[in-house]
Amino acid sequence: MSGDLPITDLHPTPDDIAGDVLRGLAATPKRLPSKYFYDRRGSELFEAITRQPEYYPTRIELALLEARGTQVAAAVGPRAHVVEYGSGSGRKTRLLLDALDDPVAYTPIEISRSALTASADRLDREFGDVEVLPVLADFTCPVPLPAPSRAAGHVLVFFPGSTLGNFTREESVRLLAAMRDTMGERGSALIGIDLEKDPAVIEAAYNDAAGVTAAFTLNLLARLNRDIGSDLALDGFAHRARYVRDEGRIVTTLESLRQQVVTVDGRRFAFAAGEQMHVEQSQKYSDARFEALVRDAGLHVVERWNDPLDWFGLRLLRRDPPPANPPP
Ligand code: AVJ
Repeated sequence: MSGDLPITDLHPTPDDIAGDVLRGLAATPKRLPSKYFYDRRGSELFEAITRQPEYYPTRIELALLEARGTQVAAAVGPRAHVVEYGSGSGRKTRLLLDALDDPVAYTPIEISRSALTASADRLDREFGDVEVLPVLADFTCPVPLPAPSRAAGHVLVFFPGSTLGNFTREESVRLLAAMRDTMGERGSALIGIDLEKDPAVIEAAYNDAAGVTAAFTLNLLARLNRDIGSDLALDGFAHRARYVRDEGRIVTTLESLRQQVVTVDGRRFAFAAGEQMHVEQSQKYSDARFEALVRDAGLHVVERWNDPLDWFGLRLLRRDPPPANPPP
């Protein structure tokens, strides 16, 4: 019964692409939001990035899910309602659902209806005994979940890929707090995080020799030109990704290759030659940094699994216990 899954539509506010771009170009330094990378072509290019030899996160996370599946299942417990934030290629979801003990239901949460339907249908075909209950919503807000027909023991939020690292710290705390709400009192969350390591390894991952990441970054301009009628010249900008050590993150910019003027919605924005426009950040975590982050959202780490090189990690989070009664 594929193609006819009941979608719970929470009517997420549609993206204001033009407004976001105008605000970003008016800022100093200029910026464009990374969430607009993922149009059809952008999603294809991201899949291609995950197959580049330099891009280690996807390969390691898949291997971790395979190697640690039994331990993850034991820590998570039986009869989970698995809730995935966003929908990737489905490879990670498949490994997780295969490993878990009697998962009851699977809910992908997505803001794009086409991506939601595609991933929900695929999973529904592959996992006959797991009830698929897709929700069209913005996962950065708390999401009320549809009830599976068979009672679930608890919710497991799955947020792989170190996608958390694309949000600022402030946004990450808000997202994790919303996740804490969504998972409910007895729930948990399994998060994939890219770890701090030799900067040369990290920089290579965002500057692959085949130029796929550069094409991915530049596709943002093509996508905006098509969707909001801007005239960002694809040959006027170049992909730059560098690791900022103090902050432990990759910062990706588009460098203006010449002095130029860009028009969006009748408004003109001047670029100097060499000017850097911020388009993405990708946080790399130490244990201390990640633990402080989740603590600010009322969560704590209960299990941690790294690959043998400590390049990438999975963390299982739970809600902090309510504060003990204050002494009289
Ligand atoms: C979407 C978070 C998995 O930041 O590593 C990959 C996006 N950007 N190469 C990341 C990305 C450039 C990616 N994630």
